[in-house]
Amino acid sequence: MTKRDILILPEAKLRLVSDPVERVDDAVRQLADDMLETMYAAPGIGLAAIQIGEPRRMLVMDVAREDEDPDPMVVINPEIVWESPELSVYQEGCLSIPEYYADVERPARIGLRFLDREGAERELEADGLLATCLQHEIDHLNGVLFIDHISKLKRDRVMKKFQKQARLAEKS
Ligand code: GNR
Ligand code: NI
Repeated sequence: MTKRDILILPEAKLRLVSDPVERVDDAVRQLADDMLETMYAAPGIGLAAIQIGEPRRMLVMDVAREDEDPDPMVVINPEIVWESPELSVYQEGCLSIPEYYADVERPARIGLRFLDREGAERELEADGLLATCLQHEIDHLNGVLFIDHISKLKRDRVMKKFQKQARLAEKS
């Protein structure tokens, strides 16, 4: 397993629409392992492949609490098959937008169909933090960031801050 660098706003690749995974083979499992190592090291509770520069429709997640055993999930080619009409609000953050947090409203529960790390088709009903995090990661597969769900005023402010940081980092 290799820890990889996480792309940070305003990196243009974060806006790509990722491609479906054609075949779940050893190379895909290797990528999933790299993503898990990168996510745990960050630390974070989810990571989409594009966040390490790979435009593939896959994500990893572990929403186990600290007093629980680790519960790594590998989710490939996810499709949301239903969404609850009820919404819930979570304060979200993103490893690609460090140290910025904002409330986002999303469906409280979802049904998901996906392939696991063996390439087997699976279905899952998610609620709570898992539902929120899955939607946050699936947004990444479509080039969407959580700041796209907040006001334009706040989003512009965040974009400006990260553009300035990138400019300063380039000069030093
Ligand atoms: O680590 C993460 N925490 C988090 C908290 C609330 C809602 C979503 C997330 S996902 C984030 C990791 C990340 O950026 N995944 O793309
Ligand atoms: Ni994110």
